[in-house]
Amino acid sequence: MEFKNLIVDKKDGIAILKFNRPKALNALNSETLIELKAAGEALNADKTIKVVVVTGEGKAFVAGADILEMKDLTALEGMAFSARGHEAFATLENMEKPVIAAVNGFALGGGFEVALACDIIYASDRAKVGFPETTLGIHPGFGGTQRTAKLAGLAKAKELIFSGKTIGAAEAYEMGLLNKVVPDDQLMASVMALAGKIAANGPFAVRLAKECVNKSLSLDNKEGLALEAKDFGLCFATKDQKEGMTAFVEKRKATFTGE
Ligand code: DAK
Repeated sequence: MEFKNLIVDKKDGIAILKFNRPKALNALNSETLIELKAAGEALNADKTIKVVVVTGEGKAFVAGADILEMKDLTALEGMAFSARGHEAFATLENMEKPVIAAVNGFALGGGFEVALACDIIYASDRAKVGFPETTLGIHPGFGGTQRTAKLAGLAKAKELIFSGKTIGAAEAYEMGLLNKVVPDDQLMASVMALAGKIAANGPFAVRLAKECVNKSLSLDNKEGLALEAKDFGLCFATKDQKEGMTAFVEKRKATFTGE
């Protein structure tokens, strides 16, 4: 996959999708949003890929939406920009395989929202996150107001969003916004170790588990348990379930095919 503002590398069932506009701290312009949607759709359809890792080139993960592009937008252009963003973020969020954010530096505004749209977030101890939108006269528009509150609680989300302040990875971890903070030079190794562990598991089971966990936020308990029961039953229609349990009985490592 060839892109202008993204680099996609694939190895051993894991794809690394890297934002690559380091001179603009990987800010999200329209072109990048269009490429992100295309890359996300292609990785979703690629059966050889079990896990997707999202990261940034240089000192930033993503420093937000591109302020230079947004500054002079007309209302109609603003709507088009918003639609491109929503399509790109939906592709990431609805990926039928786990997506891990490896936050290597600044993840601000729309950049932090990219990370929050991922399933799991590991961050470098040098990373800085936050929502500077209110300092620009707007507020988070790619899911930040919703996802931050769900992870950190209402009061912490409001403090972060209303103030527009930037916080370090350790503080973000304390707030429940990150899964793990690791020394900068160990970030990719830690993320790849986790991705490898997930990639070795039954892909269909992981996909259904993601669906169940995601829907736990919108379904009531009875509906959620009904979905879990249905998806649990579906696992028994797969070769992977037979392989996983046969391998356990035969005391060997399972080899899953995603069938
Ligand atoms: N956009 C465009 N360019 C950016 C940028 C950004 N968000 N962030 C950095 N850059 C550019 C800088 O302009 C600079 O370019 P040159 O001057 O070299 O040409 C280059 O990247 C390096 O940046 P700095 O020189 O500023 O680097 P520093 O290390 O000194 O500072 C910084 C790093 C991250 C603290 C600083 O660059 C900064 O404050 N950047 C802006 C961060 C920010 O405010 N991000 C939030 C953007 S607003 C929407 C939904 C969502 C959104 C919008 C619409 N709809 C639904 C319609 C989202 C909005 C946002 O994300």
